Amino acid sequence: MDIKFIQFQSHGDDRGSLVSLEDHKNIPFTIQRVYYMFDTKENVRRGFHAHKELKQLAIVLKGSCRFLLDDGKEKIELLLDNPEQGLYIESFMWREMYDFSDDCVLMVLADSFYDESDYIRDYNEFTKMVSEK
Ligand code: T46
Repeated sequence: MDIKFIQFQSHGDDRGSLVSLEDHKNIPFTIQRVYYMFDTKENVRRGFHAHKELKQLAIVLKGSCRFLLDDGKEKIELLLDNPEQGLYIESFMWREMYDFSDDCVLMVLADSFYDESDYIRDYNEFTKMVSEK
């Protein structure tokens, strides 16, 4: 499975660091939506779905968490702990997020508005759809 991390340029100086995100420059789509998760409770596992169309970029702004990505053929576990990197998540990719640190702030940039009908929440349905693609 091809995992794409996007490395952002950090404009650091003696005041600290700054990262800028721009449509079709360092973000490979037009950003229609941004959401973020914080204050995630201990031992919580989120996600458990794939998307039919949606493409997203996940960036841990603070702390760390792990992602399980599953394209229906292969599973990969990844640690996100660097605000200078974004994890690109294609459509038809099952995802689960877990091991959130207490201070984790996970921001996600999305190429579409929220649409429940784009979610595939049943893992068997997901693998069936992937095999029929
Ligand atoms: C994804 C992973 C990485 C909204 O009203 N608007 C939104 O834009 C989002 C993302 C969620 N919601 C509502 C829907 C639920 O009532 O917020 C609640 C929690 O959402 P959900 O259970 O889908 O959260 P996660 O962490 O399981 O999944 C989210 C995204 O939904 C999903 O697209 O890829 O983060």
